[in-house]
Amino acid sequence: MQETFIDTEILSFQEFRHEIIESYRLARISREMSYLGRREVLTGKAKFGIFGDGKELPQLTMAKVFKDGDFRSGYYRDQTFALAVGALTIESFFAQLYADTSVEREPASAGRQMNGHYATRSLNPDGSWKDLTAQKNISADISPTAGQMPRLLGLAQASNVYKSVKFPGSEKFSKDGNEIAFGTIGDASTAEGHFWETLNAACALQVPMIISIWDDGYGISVPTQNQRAKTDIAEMLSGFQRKEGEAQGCEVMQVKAWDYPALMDVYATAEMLAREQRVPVVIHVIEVTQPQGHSTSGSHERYKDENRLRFESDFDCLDKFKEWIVGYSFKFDEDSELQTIATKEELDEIDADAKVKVKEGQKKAWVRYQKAIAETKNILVPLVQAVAQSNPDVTAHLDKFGSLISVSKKDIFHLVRKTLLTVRGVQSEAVALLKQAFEEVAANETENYSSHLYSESQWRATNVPVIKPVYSENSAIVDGRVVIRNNFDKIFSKYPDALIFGEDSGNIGDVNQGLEGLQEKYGAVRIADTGIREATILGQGIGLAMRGLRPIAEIQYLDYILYCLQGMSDDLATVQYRTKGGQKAPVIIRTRGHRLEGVWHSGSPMAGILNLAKGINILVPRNLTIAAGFYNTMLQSDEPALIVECLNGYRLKEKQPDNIGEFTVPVGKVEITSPGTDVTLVTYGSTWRIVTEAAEQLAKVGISAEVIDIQSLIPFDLSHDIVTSIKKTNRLVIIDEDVEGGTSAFILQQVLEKQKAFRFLDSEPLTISAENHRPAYATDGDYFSKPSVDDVVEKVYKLFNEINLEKYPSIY
Ligand SMILES: Cc1ncc(C[n+]2csc(CCOP(=O)(O)OP(=O)(O)O)c2C)c(N)n1
Ligand SMILES: [Mg+2]
Repeated sequence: MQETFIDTEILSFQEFRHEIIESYRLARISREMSYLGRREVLTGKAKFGIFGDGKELPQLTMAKVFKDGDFRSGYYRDQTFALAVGALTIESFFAQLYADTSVEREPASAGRQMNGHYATRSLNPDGSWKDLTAQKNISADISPTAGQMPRLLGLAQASNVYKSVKFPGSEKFSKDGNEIAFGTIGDASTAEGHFWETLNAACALQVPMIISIWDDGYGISVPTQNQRAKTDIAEMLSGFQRKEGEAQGCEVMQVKAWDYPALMDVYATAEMLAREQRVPVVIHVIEVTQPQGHSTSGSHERYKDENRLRFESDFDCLDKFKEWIVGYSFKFDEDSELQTIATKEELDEIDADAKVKVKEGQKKAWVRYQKAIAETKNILVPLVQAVAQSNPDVTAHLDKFGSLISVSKKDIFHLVRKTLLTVRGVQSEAVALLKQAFEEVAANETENYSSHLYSESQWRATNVPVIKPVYSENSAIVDGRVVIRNNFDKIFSKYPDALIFGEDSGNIGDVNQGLEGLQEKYGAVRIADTGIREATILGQGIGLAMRGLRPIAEIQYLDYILYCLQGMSDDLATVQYRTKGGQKAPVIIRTRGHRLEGVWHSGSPMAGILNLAKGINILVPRNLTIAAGFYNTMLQSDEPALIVECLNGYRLKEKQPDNIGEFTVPVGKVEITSPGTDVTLVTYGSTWRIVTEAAEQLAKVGISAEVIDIQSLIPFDLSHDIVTSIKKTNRLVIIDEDVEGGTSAFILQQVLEKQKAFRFLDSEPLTISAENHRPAYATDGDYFSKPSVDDVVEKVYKLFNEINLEKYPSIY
């Protein structure tokens, strides 16, 4: 028995030794990647570099407790972690440094993100989900520091949801909710509100989350003591520390970045707490170093004093790890041999080998990157040379091109485009061949640089089949809020993966009762209240959607969407684009707004949203039936959307379709709601009612107005129905309640430039928008701040007055 026991111990010691040596090898490779990466930038082969040196040891210990199905939401420092979990190779690291546009060579972002921005691919090339429980998952990084935190909340919360929510296919996303979401953040970025908001929500929701703070004492050049109330963030976080018997709060731990055994202990404990007890954990990793400073943009000798620099070299985590390995010895009992892990010489050999391996990988990445450029060059340059035979100016362009030291795709494109400009009008075979080849190459580059702003899968929003609402004699006439409520009821019974959450959305069924009674019916996991924290309500949505759920994130009023507009713009809108179709987050953001009264209860900051959230469908239904149809559409799509319900529409009567929960409203399709022949009035949302009333008044003074409800600002009028209307009326008026030059300017640009409506206009195109201040609360603030029926009637009338004074005499 005794013998067997010792055998097992020896075997496990061998494993232990092997694991330590492999960890050291990996850390060393990562360090060499950082060193060589910096050199590649300084010698001009790459544009910018930000690396993970100094953080190797904590990251590789974090990777040891990171299991298949787990998710990480972190930031640009996590090079060693990415390497350890197989999300990065030496070649893909350098491919990203060179910004190679190939998905195969740079699978995180296909050249769309700076180096250090990690991501795994959650989707197959056709946009369908992979089995996320069979891989280690990194949600795609973004550059705004702390911007990764809100999404982390949703990634962690998904595990709690999957404890009770199951549906066909859910086994691809979770194994009974046992996954942990790991967050990483730099010390300086903990000064951001997003960090505190996320941690607060995680502590309230008790989600399985482990946040590691890599505390290297600086945010670029600014030391920690200038960033926060207390230098020690763990001390600041002591109020979040959970107490015996309370199901709130988190566990806060502190550990030194160079202390391997302590790191192993801390991460093992954190994993146990998060995975088994679902307690959020914060690990404050201190004494972290930055051997090469912040990034390639500067040198840290400028702002670190001698003591700090000495500390950084004395406490380099790799040197300390090496020291620990060399000094380690162990005896099973007094008579057995002394067990050691490795000698200094053996580790020196690993160091030398790492250098060679990294160099080899870098070379491969460079050659492959250059080959792609050479291929473009080899296709186009001979064709330019053929054109040059009959044109000395083109020869001059070629000479200039030939003098370039290094050639990028831009240089090749510039040569071709200059050549085509020079030989404009020339009909020759050589020119025709050049044009044809250039078009093919250019299409490929459009794909490389501009694909996947929206989904390109079969589930893209524009592919959802249209099912018209069905009405009968028995169709009930009810308040708008009843239509939306009954539609949500159908949604939650039809889609077991759908859930909604927001301020007052759960217990009282939202502030306008659009979810009345649904929490009782579908439970508090799926119909939930949240704290007042819009940034993390959106973050919950993003994280849950990335893990296969269908979240509807409710922002109570449109006016407060600004609190989460950063996340909409930086994170949600870019998910598909920044991964070139590798990840998706089909969140629906539900909100209500437009005209009421008061500075913060009637806003319609649509242009801000429109311009900042390209990548998200922006839907502005005029009533609750159309809103319901948009929810039904978007739940069949894999794209994100914002649906703005009309705040003043809940109490208006609507006829409820008999196929509630089934009918869809297509995105990108306008609706002509009143036909007319003299002028096209284009509008959306609550203003539609104003415009419709104005059209009725205009009819009485002999002006036949066609009213068009846009309904979907993004995508915008895909079948160009507006210009078709203008061809008939020859006049265009755009009415909207945003500020001047806001959404009305966007609509004007789309209609004039994209739809070429200028050719058919007999009068100046007119925009009627709100005042540039926000609407006053004073009674009739709406009337005096936003376009009224009277405003629309008078301004449209004036157009006709200007062309036919006799028929349309002046009003004033
Ligand atoms: C929101 C935001 N503000 C500013 C920056 C510019 N910036 C990039 S890194 C950085 C310092 C971050 O320091 P820290 O969080 O401690 O991370 P470290 O780089 O030290 O690991 C700053 C200010 C940014 N990327 N995002
Ligand atoms: Mg820092």
